[in-house]
Amino acid sequence: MKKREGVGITITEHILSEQRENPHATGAFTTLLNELIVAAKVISREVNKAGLVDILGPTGKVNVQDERVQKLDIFANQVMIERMQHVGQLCCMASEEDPDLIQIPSKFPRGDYIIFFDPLDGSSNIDVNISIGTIFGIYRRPEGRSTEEVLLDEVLQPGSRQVAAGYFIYGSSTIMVYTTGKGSGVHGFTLFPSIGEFLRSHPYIKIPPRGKIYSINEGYYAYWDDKTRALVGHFKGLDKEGGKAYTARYVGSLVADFHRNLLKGGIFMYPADLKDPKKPHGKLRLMVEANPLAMVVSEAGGYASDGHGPILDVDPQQLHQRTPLFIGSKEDVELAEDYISGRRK
Ligand code: AFP
Repeated sequence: MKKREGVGITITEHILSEQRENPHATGAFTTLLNELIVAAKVISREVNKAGLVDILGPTGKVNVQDERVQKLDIFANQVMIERMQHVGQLCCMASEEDPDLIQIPSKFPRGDYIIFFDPLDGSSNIDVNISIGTIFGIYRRPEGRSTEEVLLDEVLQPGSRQVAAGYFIYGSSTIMVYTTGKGSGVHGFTLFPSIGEFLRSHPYIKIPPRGKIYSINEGYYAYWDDKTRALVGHFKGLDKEGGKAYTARYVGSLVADFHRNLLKGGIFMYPADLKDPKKPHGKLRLMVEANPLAMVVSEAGGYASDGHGPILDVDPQQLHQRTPLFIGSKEDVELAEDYISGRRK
């Protein structure tokens, strides 16, 4: 971290100070972000009592409804949609949980922003107390398009056009990490539950240029091509250079794996499983997972690649497009690109 000043300021103060630095700001973006934070607080509260549902029932009464925990991702999706749709700054939304674009109902005012989100990423980890998260990326609607219905081609923009991106991690504490890009830095805010406020705890996060951690699901080794195998062999210290082995860390919850590597340095990989017909482009989704985290890591001095070039430059063709992802410390991701593109063997 370069600077420690401003530790403890509220997220509202932080957002307002960023707004003051932009002479053209109207307050629309601030309103949008504030509503997003309220949605995340509601989700955080529900996630924190997930283990109690079997004991108390969803209302706190002795009334067991087993399904409730399993439905937390649906609950999170509803909270996001219901809180964000009336705010007046969005023209549409897209969620990992919904096959199509989510249009803003005509009874609500509309704005020019578009938000992509994964309401509860890593949700298969809920019942084993592993950290999960909400990921978001925000874009502007292209100028000159003002029909009521927002069209898919307006929404499918490269990640480099995001105006803000970040995530909430629901773990040992709830933390929001976000950036508005353009050198504004990546900042982390920890939720102080007793006062209900996010306070700045991680100002100007910078990822080390090279890490000591590699994160990948090695159970899929049989599906990888030789390039991916050689790359992972490198991180194990098995290639001809015989470098020192990295440490392996993988919990299967992208936000948790990414957040750890962002703070400590390292690389997260979800490659194309070329021999698995179900995952020829990997599992992760470009718009709701890869692009937002790519913006965060780039602003923090790291890099995100699909193995051949920057994730942020990929021209999306589909709402739920999947992409291989190599993300983290810059030198580690560049090395991954060298292997995957065949420049290094
Ligand atoms: P779930 O939301 O189904 O738990 O998926 C989580 C996720 O999209 C991402 O958070 C993980 O990094 C990745 O899947 C783990 O996938 P594998 O289980 O295939 O390693």
